[in-house]
Amino acid sequence: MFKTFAKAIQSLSVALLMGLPMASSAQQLSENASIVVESPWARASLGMSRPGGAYLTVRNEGSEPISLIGLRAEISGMASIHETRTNSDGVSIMAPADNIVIPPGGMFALEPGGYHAMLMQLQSPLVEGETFPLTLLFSDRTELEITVPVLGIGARGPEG
Ligand SMILES: [Cu+2]
Repeated sequence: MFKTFAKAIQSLSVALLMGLPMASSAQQLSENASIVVESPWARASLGMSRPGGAYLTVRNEGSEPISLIGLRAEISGMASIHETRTNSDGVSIMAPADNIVIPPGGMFALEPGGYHAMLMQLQSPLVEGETFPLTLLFSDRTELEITVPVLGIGARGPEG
């Protein structure tokens, strides 16, 4: 079951929805935009008292730069993109990331030790073997909902 999840690749391609009213949960892809999300996964959480973390890769296959501006997830009361950095004392700190611009043909990875989807105020635990929906918000009002499989608490990625 794990392997099936691990190999799952979510791919969402171009759609042109011009002139339609904005619906909050709909996919809204801009003209010429093509965003592909690959290998989403999350670590199982220790209950609900600590935040969860999720990881994935976004590729911009469109012809315009696109900015990843935020996240939304029902499972989290406060979902945002964080960056892990090492300060001058060699201590790892996390800070909210902003202005993530993905150039045409470029990619952006959320991965352990770097950028990550921080899922604060968990509304339910992240349970190994389950999945949850996560919506990525982009600067052109594209909203992309993906399904994130939850791997084990010690997982380092979809390949184990
Ligand atoms: Cu964080």
